[in-house]
Amino acid sequence: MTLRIALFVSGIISISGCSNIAILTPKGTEAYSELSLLYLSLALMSIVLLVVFTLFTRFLIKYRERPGQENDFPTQIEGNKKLEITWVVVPVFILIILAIPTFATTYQLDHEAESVDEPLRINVTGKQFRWFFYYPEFNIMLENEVKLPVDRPVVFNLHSEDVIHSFWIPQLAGKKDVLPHKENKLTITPDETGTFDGKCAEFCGASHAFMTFKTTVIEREAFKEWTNVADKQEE
Ligand SMILES: [Cu+2]
Repeated sequence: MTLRIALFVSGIISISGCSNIAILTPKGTEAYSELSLLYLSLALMSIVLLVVFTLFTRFLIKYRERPGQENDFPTQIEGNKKLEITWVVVPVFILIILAIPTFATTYQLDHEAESVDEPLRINVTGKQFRWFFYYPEFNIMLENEVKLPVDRPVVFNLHSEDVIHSFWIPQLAGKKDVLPHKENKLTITPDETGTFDGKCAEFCGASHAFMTFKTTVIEREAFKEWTNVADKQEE
């Protein structure tokens, strides 16, 4: 029976495509630091689950009703200082352990957008239900696709022409809101070449699900060549 359950669970895991969850396979500096936060919360959560379920099982067995005890009630008690202090202090500690790296990383990632020198700048416009990418440096405009050089920080200036959207390339960085009346910035530093899916992560209307784009990260030389060719085509 145990073997059957083990086979069933491993079968489910292997066909569910768990190995391909985008945020678990980061391809950029920012995505890596976000993933380590995720692992930290998962680790803390597992400890809590382990303690709760161990106590739960233990109490179920130890204090179960035995034959002849149907009408027995345990002595009713009220208040237990030691226990109450414990279950206030422990969660506070867990929250502190969780909060310090989370705040630090969040501020660092936000700060990065301002401090990066010589980043590649791309103006992103979200418009129901498409994405436009404009490279001011090269005067290039792309729709629903963006090309990036590997290992160079990119600062996206995000802006919406209508409703609130959310810019998300799961393998490269977390989500960032795309607002109509305010410009948001997002820094991404891809460290591997490849094609990564991008999408709108904020329900923005009937065709929201189709508001996707393709991110292609290429070698720096190839990127240079591409900007030269694309620049000439524009002229
Ligand atoms: Cu959208």
